[in-house]
Amino acid sequence: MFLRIDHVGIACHNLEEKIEFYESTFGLVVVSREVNEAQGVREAMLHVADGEGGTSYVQLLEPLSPETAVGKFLAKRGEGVHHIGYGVADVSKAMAEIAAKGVRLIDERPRHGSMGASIAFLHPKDVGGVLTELVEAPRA
Ligand code: MC0
Repeated sequence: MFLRIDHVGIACHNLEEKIEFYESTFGLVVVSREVNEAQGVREAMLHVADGEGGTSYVQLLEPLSPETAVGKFLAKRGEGVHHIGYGVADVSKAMAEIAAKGVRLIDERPRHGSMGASIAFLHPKDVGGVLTELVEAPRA
């Protein structure tokens, strides 16, 4: 079902500082920056590698306010890995297959994600404590 790890989402207090750290320490390059009001985040995608199943990124996430998903996560757990995003060919199909196995979908239908992707989140309580995201990249 999964084509690749599309991205690892990392929650941080200060996006600019964290970008600078990832660039200077690991040599990663920012390929996209967006504000996603619906998700309550300011975020940056940093290219990691290209593989057969597509491209993998690190996604740095700064909350737009303390009441957002990432804001609440930071207050409770501090900075660190917030979610794993897996690449899928068809997000609606993957959602239906996974829901049929009893995993709760947070999103009833796909939503707008980074770089034009269609995304959907699975509840962390049904995935061993890991907030899991399905990512369908836009067609070329
Ligand atoms: C919360 N919990 C997590 C978690 N966030 N567990 C693992 N990983 C996370 N990231 C746990 C809490 O510790 C708590 O467990 C329980 O879930 C309920 O959390 P809460 O703080 O009371 O918050 P809720 O229930 O209001 O919301 C949690 C939920 C929410 C996961 C449903 O954060 C959500 O809908 N997330 C999906 C959207 C999202 O995260 N958007 C931001 C990234 P205990 O045991 O204490 O009860 S947007 C994004 O990434 C886009 C731009 C993209 O990739 O393109």
